Amino acid sequence: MSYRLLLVGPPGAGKGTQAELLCEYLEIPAVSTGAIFREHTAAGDELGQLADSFTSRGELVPDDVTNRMVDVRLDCEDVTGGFLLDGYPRNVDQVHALDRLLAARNWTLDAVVLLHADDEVVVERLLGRAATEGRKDDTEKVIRHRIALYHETTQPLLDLYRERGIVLDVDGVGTVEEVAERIRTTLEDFAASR
Ligand code: B4P
Repeated sequence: MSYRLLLVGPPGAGKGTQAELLCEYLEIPAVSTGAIFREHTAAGDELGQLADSFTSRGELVPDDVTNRMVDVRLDCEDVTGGFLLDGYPRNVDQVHALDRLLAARNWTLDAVVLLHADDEVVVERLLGRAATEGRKDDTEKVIRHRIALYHETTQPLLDLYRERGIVLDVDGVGTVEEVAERIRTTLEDFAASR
């Protein structure tokens, strides 16, 4: 099995944390739309300013901007052998856009790793991160909005991937290493069954 993967889960489920570990293990790059937006925001460029006007309120950055950014990223040499998309797609329209981006390259998606964590667990984690990192979108009000948006907008896209039989459900509660081990085992079992 090649590794063209998605990592999906509510804000604070551990996507960024687990993407790094899984990518190191599989020797593929992580492509995190949230991290790319934050890099641009830190640089203060036009994309960063635009992204910040949405991310700081916990809103999704408009699809045309996000899809174009992913399109450009998928043209980079390092993703030809596989990749893990972290935090993209985040709504049904982005799923269709990603389908087009992959089809244009004759690529297919291998698996969608879905990290599960209850709302109260993720609120607690993100408030913990707020205390150390001070991200603008980690205030309790914005966190709760991001979680609501996840349930309304992101969760429905999972039905599309479930119909394709590629969703791998993983419990995201536990230590970072326990969750990482669960992801590796689930993925390896899935790869062996293909
Ligand atoms: P993201 O960067 O994806 O932010 P996130 O959903 O909060 O997840 P993150 O990766 O940061 O959190 P993680 O679970 O790793 O998106 C930020 C914003 O960018 C979005 O709100 C949106 O505005 C915009 N955006 C991104 N993608 C977009 C798209 N496709 N379309 C439109 N807009 C988009 O970690 C959370 C915390 O939990 C950390 O402090 C971590 O240390 C801790 N943690 C992790 N695992 C743990 C564990 N097992 N136990 C305890 N704590 C743990």
